[in-house]
Amino acid sequence: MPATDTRLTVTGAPNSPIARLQKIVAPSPREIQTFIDNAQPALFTQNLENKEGAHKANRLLTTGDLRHAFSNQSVTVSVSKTGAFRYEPQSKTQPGHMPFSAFADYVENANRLSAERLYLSQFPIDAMPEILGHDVATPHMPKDTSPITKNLWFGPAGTISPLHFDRSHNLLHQHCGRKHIVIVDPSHTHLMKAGSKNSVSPHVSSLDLVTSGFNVDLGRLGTPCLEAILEPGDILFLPAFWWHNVISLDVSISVNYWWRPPLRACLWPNFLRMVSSRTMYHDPSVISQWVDIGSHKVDTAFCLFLADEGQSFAAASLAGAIVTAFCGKVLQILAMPESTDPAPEATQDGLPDFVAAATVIAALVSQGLINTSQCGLLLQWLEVATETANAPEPCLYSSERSKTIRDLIVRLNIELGDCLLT
Ligand SMILES: O=C(O)CCC(=O)C(=O)O
Repeated sequence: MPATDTRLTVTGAPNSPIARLQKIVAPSPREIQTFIDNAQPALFTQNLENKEGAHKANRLLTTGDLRHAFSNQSVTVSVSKTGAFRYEPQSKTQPGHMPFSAFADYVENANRLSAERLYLSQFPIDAMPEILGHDVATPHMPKDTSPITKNLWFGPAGTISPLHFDRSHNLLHQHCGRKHIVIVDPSHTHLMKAGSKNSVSPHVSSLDLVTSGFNVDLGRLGTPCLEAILEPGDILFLPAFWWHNVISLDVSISVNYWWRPPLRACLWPNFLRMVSSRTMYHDPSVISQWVDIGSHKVDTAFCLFLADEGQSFAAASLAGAIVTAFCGKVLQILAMPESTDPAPEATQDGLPDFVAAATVIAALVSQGLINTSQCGLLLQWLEVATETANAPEPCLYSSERSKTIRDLIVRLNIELGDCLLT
């Protein structure tokens, strides 16, 4: 059922169901962890009253707390003529600098009739750790998730963070006021009208879901979606790559916790679901090959895009998967007995078996099925892919490294493209 609120109206399309995310009350850490491990969105509410311990960290932040923490400091806020804070450097969203107290006065008295909004968005809490005092409630964080980026979001009713996805897992903790959130599965990415691959914001949709004021038209999505209303004390788990649109229904204070998911969680299932969203980032100037990887198809042009973007976790691992798929395919074509040279398969943790792939490449060259240049290329691929897959956490490539990968992808297309065609 679409949300109903005194001011909020949500309309849907008859063929695209909207599901309300059910709130899970006082979940155990294990329950939260299960959603995180499965990269499934979830809405939790903590039972703050029952919290035990000498330090009851059970208070939610108020505007008064923020006024106290910022005292007489100044802040840089985003300014939007429409209320929508779209990430576009040359757009109407211009930053403004003002004393925090003046900004807090504005937030509490913002003129509802004017569409203009100011938003203290994505303010890094590390710059002012005192904001989260020892008695302030924090979400249960999964183990081994460092580094975590914490940000404060403080603004009046009517701020809109338009439809976009992030590459990090996210726990969005609502402290004050309510937010309406729309969430879309990454497998619908091809319908999200994302920015072009060369734009500064390829992760932001050009679809405007908020038609005016507090009217949300989900018919514009043309896909099924989830919606939720975050109330004070609620925590939303948003996995990496899930699209979301956020509108503040009241004066709102939120803190979000971003962390890079482990490589495996990045790729399975969310990233591959997104990559399987076929038409995204289609660039006719790039030779593009579709490669079957298990039940997914991967576009080598997309790898190229990722390498250009410096996204090592995706570019190199997909590259590794492509090499592995290539080896398996060649073996299939040649009907080589699996007992002597087994086709590489995914290992238990879902990553391609790079050691088996290296064995296959050696066998291919020794039998004269690929030349030494092709062999060298494949081994270079494996090196990049293995290194990246074994990295403790996804990291960004230097521009030099990205260029190496880009060149490898171009060579792969030229020298082995025919073999990769499905
Ligand atoms: O609360 C908002 O306005 C946006 C939050 C968001 O997009 C996020 O936490 O990723």
